[in-house]
Amino acid sequence: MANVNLGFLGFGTTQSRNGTLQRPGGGLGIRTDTYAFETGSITANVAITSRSFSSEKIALVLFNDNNADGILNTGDTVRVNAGSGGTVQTINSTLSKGHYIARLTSVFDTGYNVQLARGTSNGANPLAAPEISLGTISQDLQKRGRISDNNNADNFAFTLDGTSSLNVNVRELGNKKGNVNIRVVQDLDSDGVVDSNEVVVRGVSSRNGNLDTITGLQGAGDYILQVCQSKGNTRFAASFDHVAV
Ligand SMILES: [Ca+2]
Ligand SMILES: [Ca+2]
Ligand SMILES: [Ca+2]
Ligand SMILES: [Ca+2]
Repeated sequence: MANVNLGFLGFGTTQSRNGTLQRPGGGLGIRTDTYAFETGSITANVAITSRSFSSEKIALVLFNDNNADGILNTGDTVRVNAGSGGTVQTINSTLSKGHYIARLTSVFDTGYNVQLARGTSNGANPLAAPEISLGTISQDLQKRGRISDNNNADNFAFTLDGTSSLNVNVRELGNKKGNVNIRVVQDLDSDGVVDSNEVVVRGVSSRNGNLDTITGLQGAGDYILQVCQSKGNTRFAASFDHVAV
C-alpha cells in the first residue's frame, strides 16, 4: 500500500508513476494505493489514467480530500468513480481549487502505471488513453456519449487501414447549452500523453458550434478521437462514416 503525495499539479504538467498494488504476504483482500494532489484558484482540467501491467482489473476513484491531509480517511468524499474497473481506467474532471486523492484498488496483486495531467480548463484532454475501443473501422459506426464536469472528455480509440478514409461528425443533442470540441490525435511515442506533434487534425465547428466535423482522415495507423468539453454539459452523437478509397 503506497500513499503518494504529488503536491501541486501545475498547468501543462503530467505526473507519471509506476507502482504495485499488493498485500504484504499475499492473501485475500483489496489492494489500495493513493495519489494525493492539489489544484489552485484557476479551474483545472484534470485527466487521470490507470493502466494495469497484467490482466488484473484496477478500479479508479477520485475523492475530495476534505481535510487536506493527503490521506484517504472517513471524512473524504467520492468526486468521480471511473466505473467497475478494468485494465485501462480514465477520469476527466473539471476541478475547482482544492485537495484531491486518486485511489487505485485491485483484488489481486498487479503492477500499474498511473498518470495525472492538468490541461487548460475547457481545453482538450491532455492524455491519450484508449478509453472506448472501436477496433478497426471498416464500416459506418455510431456512438453516443455524455460530457459534463465529471466526465469532460471521451477518447474513442480506432485503427484505420490503408484503404480507408474516415469522415467524423459529432453533434450535440438535447438543449444544446453545452458545447464540445473534437480533435484526432496519435500517441506516436506511446507515452500516454498527447504531445504537441501528435495532433493530427482539429474539428471544424459549425457556426452555432453544435456540429463538429473532421473530413477525409486517411493513413494506416492507430488514432484517438477526443471529444472534449468546451462549455457546460451535453449529450452527443458521434458518427464515423467509412469510405473505401
Ligand atoms: Ca483526507
Ligand atoms: Ca470519458
Ligand atoms: Ca505521446
Ligand atoms: Ca461543438
